[in-house]
Amino acid sequence: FYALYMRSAMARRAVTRHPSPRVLDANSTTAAVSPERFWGSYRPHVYFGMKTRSPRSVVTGLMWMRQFSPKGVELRHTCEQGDKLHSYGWLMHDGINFGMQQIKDSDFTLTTTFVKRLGGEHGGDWTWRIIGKERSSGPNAPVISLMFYVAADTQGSLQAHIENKTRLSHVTGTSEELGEFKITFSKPTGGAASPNKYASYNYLQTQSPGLNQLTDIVKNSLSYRFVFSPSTDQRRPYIAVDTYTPPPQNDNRIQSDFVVHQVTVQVPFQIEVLFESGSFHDRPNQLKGSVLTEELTRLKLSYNEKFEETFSLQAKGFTPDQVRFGKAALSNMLGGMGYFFGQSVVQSNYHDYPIFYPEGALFTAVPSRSFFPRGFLWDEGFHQLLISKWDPQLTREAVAHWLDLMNVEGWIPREQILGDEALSKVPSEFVVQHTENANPPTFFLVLEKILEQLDKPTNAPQLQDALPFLRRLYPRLQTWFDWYNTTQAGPLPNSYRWRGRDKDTNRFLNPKTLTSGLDDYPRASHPSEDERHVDLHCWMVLVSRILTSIARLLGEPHQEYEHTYQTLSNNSLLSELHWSEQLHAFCDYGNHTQAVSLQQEKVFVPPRPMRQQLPVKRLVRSVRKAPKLQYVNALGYVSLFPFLLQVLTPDSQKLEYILKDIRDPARLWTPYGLRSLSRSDPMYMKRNTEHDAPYWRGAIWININYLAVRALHHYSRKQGPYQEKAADLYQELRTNVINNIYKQYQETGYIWEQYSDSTGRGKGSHPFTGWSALIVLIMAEEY
Ligand code: 6A9
Repeated sequence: FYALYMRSAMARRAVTRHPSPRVLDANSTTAAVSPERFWGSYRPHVYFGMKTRSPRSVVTGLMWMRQFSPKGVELRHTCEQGDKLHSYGWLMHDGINFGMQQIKDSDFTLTTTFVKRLGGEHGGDWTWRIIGKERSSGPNAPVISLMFYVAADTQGSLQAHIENKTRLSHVTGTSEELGEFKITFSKPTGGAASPNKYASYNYLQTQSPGLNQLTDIVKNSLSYRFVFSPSTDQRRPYIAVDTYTPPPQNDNRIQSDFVVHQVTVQVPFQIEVLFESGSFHDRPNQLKGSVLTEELTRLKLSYNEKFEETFSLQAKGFTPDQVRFGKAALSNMLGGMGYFFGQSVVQSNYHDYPIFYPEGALFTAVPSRSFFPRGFLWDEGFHQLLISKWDPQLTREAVAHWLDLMNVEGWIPREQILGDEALSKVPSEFVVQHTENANPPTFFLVLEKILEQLDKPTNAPQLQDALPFLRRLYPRLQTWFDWYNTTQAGPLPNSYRWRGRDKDTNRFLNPKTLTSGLDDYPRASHPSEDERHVDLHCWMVLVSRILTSIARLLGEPHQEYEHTYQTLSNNSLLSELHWSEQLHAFCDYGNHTQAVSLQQEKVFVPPRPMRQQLPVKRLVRSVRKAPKLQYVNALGYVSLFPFLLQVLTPDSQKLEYILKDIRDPARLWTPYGLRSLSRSDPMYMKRNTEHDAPYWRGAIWININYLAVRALHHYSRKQGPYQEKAADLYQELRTNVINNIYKQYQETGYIWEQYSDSTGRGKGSHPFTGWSALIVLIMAEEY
């Protein structure tokens, strides 16, 4: 009985929030408390859309399609790599007031801009301006349908106002958070030369059971019964929203208002959409036309000035094109911030089946708008390194949101899939988060930045905000430290082990360690409790070091943290645990054999008459030599961690080996950055299963290259035998990484998840303006 009781108590703890006061006040993101950040482009998973930082926001967005296309209906809405757009992304975005995005579709370009204006009690007004242009002039300029929509999400109501039977001129609405509001769709113009532009109008007024259904509803409503007729001799049938009958309801989902305004017009055109808040009474004029143009000019100017003040790229001699690239990288990080609300699904050892985590909000940047438009714990630490340079307040809010998601044990779900829209992007096998699983505590890199900012006497006003922030954060940081220190403890004192490695040793060439963030990077071939991981050890050095500083700053007892730091950072302990004399490298340790390979499974194939279907031959792992306890002989990012996180003292002889491995083209060096796994490693570029291509087994990743450049910079400024070597490598590596990412961006229109170590080409998901956008800090030499 006791065991059962304990089990259910532990199960409850898994989904019980941390008891200390939240870092964020309950109403901190409301229009009343934070009006300037209420509205934003917080829907990174759609090409263009806005919402408020509230749980059940009314959302606005844009879908579009090209008419008369030989390819049929190609409706664009959520960011999809399958859409094969030539490029899309924010060219400018200041994180608060405005953003300007460029989207290059087949033969036309859309520029989507928003500008906000504060006033009233509900977050004020905003205006969108969409400009459509031909990409290269041909005989038939494309005709585009823009579908602007407004959708409620169980809260509030919307009324469509129709003129001339088909044109939805404006929407009025009301919701708890927005009060009354009006959204006006102005008519398109063709620029100054042709103020009256021919256009066709359609609208849809219906209800939706959830925001994840909007694309399907629009698709289902399309009809071909309309005619586009700019002149008497031109009549062409086109596709437009028409009517939609929701399927009979078989669940109790609340239906919410959904309205769509479709305008069909030939490029070039310009269209504006105005959101006006009902409580904004003393509006001097409407934010449109020349007023908008002027405001935009002002905002762009101050954006450009602030960018140069912050990053000095021009002063450092970068070309105007390179500076524009830097701006795009930063802007996409800021424009990729989302506000999510919902529940994670979690699994603990004390449940037989997954259960819901408490509801929560998350304000976070995302790694990739198309492929992973949601929060990832260790990615976010890297994101905030860049964002904190631009807007420390934004960083505090993101960190606070993340830490407020901690449970009483000190666990934070690694991947945050909150709300219907986020969920709709994730295959079911990836949804459940296990309460044993960690992810690198990169937030301590951000906290380090905050401490450094406090150190500068010129930052007095920052100090006033940062100190109370750290104070509120502190109890959670303590629990977080304890959680890592106990749940991820290793087999020997002061050693650490990632939990949650793949269990099925038979199926994978090397069982993955998703929790480390380095997924398929080779570890011990046979996961066991005897393992110890050098990267986690180094992360713990960072955590204990920063926690010591914060405790000191706050006048809290720091001895325990300092003691941990002194112990873990001791270079001889580190070497005892992780240095392999044989390999001359830092390594993991565990039950390991190198003699593994993937082989076709031998299956019995029945004789022909009995054969219905050929059995699928799987690849399975064959182990030619039994594993034993030993150092894991892999050379790559994991071996570099004592250097990457600057645990090694500048006089450490180990640095000599590390710098050699780094500069060796047969190992880690490429003209495009450091590859993740040595070219000479047996696992280099090997698949893990027949479906699982190599990921962290050779490709170049920018978060780690950022840490490498940063570490070289560090060692180049510390007296020691390797100072000069570090300085040389610093210049070389920095130049290589910058040149390649920039070149790839110019050639492909995107920033990528990883880069090929053999050609430098972008690979994986795109746009990926998560940690790859750290290139801005590398250009700026801000570490
Ligand atoms: C797959 C597929 C539409 C993998 O950037 C986020 C993470 C990193 O934290 C991690 O270090 N990425 C890196 O190894 C991407 C993970 C995506 C997992 C979900 C679902 C969606 O299909």
